[in-house]
Amino acid sequence: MNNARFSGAGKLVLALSALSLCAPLAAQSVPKPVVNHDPIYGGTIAPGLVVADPTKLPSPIDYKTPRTVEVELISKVVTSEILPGVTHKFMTFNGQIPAPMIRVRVGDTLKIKVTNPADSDQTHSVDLHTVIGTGGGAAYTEVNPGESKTFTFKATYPGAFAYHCGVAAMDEHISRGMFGMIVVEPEGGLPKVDREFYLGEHELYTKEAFGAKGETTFDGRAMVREDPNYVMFNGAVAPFVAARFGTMKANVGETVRVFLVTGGPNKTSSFHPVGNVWSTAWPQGGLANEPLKWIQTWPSNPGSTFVGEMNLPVPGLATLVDHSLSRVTSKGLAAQIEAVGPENRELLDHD
Ligand SMILES: [Cu+2]
Repeated sequence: MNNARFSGAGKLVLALSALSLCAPLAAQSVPKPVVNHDPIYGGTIAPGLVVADPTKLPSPIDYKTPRTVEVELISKVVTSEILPGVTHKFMTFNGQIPAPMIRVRVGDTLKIKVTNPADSDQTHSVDLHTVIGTGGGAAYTEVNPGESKTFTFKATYPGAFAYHCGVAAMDEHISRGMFGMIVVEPEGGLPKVDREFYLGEHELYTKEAFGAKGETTFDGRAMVREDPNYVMFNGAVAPFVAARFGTMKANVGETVRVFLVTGGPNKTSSFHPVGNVWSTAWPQGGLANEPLKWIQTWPSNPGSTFVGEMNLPVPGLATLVDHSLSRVTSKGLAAQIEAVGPENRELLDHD
């Protein structure tokens, strides 16, 4: 029996479902709907953490003439709190998990620059799953400390694709944070929604048990056994819940879109919104295809993405989880979208 399983941090996660049932929902409205993705989720992420604000993603593409888009990915080691008092020395692109969303349109040309600062002690590169070419670009971007390398490609088909560090130790580098998403929007763009959120799921292999205080050390053997102590969104245990950095807010009546990138490196997410349904879903981020309708749970494999939309007709919480539920109760995976506004007794009534 793993004693850490139900220790303090685990209780925090376990308490979420109770919270979700009991917390009174304020009927005040959330700031204006986003087209420009103002940071409205309402919580506060402490400065210096790797945890990316899920509302800070590029706006939907509004231009029609193809552009050249320059992207710089800079490797950065960041010691960040998984839980209060529990830290890990994460490896990141640009200091955040997931790495920045790259958002372009079919026909755009991308100049991808990978920079590895001189004080680094690792090599890094980037493999973008939308790139057809050796290593998805990793062959052209492998950089030693103090180096920068650039390559260019044209995005000729739409989709939401994963990208990640592609060096020999890529599994460790992904586990420790080096993954993100590139969205190539179709000509004509995606359907309009009121808000968008961007999350990255990954598992972290540590020598120390879940919740053990102090700095954690990476456990390569546990990685080979595919036995992580943490499965998280954005490099922290249950980051977007009231008890941590705050829920992701929306108004009743809105439609929201969630972009999930599953870094892995080994675990498939069974991505599910507890208390809601994906009204529209693009499995594998396959934006060129007709979306599926009214989907409950969909696998997002390591090195893959999922794009799903939800209607929010009643107030309450949609808890985003991996329905391999021990990852929620005991390994840290949860994030909540909170719809605030009036009840709709015709749709849902209760005592
Ligand atoms: Cu790397």
